[in-house]
Amino acid sequence: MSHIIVTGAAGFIGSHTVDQLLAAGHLVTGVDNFRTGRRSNLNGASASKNFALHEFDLTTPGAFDHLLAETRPDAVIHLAALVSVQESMANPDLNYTLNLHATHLVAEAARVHGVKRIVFASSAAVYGDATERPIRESTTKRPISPYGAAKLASEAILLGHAAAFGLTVRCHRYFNVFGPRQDPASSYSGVISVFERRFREGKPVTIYGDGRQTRDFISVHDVARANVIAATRSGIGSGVANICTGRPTSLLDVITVFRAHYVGSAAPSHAAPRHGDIIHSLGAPEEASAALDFRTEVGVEAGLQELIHSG
Ligand code: UD2
Repeated sequence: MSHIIVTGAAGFIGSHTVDQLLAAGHLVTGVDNFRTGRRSNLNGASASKNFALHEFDLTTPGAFDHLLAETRPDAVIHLAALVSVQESMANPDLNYTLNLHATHLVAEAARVHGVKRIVFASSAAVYGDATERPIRESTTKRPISPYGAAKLASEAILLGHAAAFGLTVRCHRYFNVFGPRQDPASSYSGVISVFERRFREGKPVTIYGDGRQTRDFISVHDVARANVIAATRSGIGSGVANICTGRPTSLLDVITVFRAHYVGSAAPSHAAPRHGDIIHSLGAPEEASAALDFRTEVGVEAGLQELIHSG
């Protein structure tokens, strides 16, 4: 049994990661400031005697440092973040504070208190609008948002600490994550969460473009499992890996699954492609397979069925 701290524990990916850690018998301390995380995401976890929750902001001076001094965890899974690319454009300063400065504080606290491992939520956003298919870890990184830039800079900060101070750092570049608990708050939320809500409410979805654009959609259950492996398996070295399926799915494919369930639903409406939208985004999963022995297990269709039936 390991003791793992999960920052952003009440978030979409965080809460699934907490659930899987607890199911595997680990001791989990969650941290969240509830800026975008939701208490209801932790309903299951809160019933466990192996789970404790601390509510504070990582940038509160000394707060995370104090928690590590007190709890001395084996690893930190750092998922707390400003998660919206659009919000990072509207407020680059807040993006800097929550995505880069907070990560530096986590790295420093880990160094001071001898935490052996950090798993970090990076993003395919570090690649910007790369057109290479599939995108490999070696693909040129050219972020096109403050969000992507902060994720890339955070990787550098963490890997610098790993090299200098001997802790193990795993940076996970998540592709398009979907599944239960994803917040469809705005039209810029992950497309599957937006579609799921529209179908459930009997409203037509809007397709920007012709719907043939593809993404590497990965189930949150697979993403959480990658986090658990990276935090708990022995013999893992530092590095960066795409967390993706390596399989492209078009929006039309996604809509076909929804329409088969919501028989008689309104036909999608079409709108002009979004400014800056990329047509295809596909990750290469081989590095995660080699470094973590991680392979996805939930296909897109199965993940969509689960989402539809959990709504
Ligand atoms: C991700 C980011 C986005 C931007 C982009 C850069 C998320 C959720 N989005 O967008 O902010 O950084 O990467 O590449 O992290 N779509 C529809 N109808 C809708 C909603 C979306 O057709 O109601 C389309 C959208 O135009 C796009 C595709 O669905 O072609 C996927 O959209 P997304 O925002 O889920 O993901 P992505 O990778 O485009």
